[in-house]
Amino acid sequence: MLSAETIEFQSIGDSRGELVALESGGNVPFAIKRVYYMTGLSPDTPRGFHAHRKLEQIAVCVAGSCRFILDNGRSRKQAWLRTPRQGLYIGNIIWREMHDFSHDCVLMVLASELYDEADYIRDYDTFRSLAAGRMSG
Ligand code: T46
Repeated sequence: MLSAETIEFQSIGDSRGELVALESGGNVPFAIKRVYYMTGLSPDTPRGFHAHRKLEQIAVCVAGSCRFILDNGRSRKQAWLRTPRQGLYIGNIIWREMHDFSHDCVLMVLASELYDEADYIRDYDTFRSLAAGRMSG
């Protein structure tokens, strides 16, 4: 799995609605240890601005939409999440920012590890050094 990429989920739809199943070892490439979700988000209040040392995650907008900025220390790209049929895989040592939340956005995140503040890299220069070391090694 690349360090950040969009994953298309199969949706099982019928006259009752849509159903998407997420399974460790199936469409989720890690064992899920934690799930969290964000609500009450606002378009002009971005979140994130950090990377993780070890954590892998998949973010899904189960309702609404938002825009991610993903930075591997060498280049930045953006990814919109607009449908619950798509997830955004984010590996470790990727700087992420979340912007432009729609008012109805519910952002759910599947995580490979339990919450650990020591895993966060919240300083951009520290992140750049770690990312540069990884690329040269
Ligand atoms: C990430 C992006 C996509 C907890 O106590 N447990 C948890 O599982 C999480 C995720 C957070 N927290 C606490 C830590 C902070 O005091 O909740 C507060 C808000 O967390 P933070 O400012 O890190 O939230 P975001 O939206 O900037 O980042 C979150 C995740 O923390 C992060 O891992 O990749 O969403």
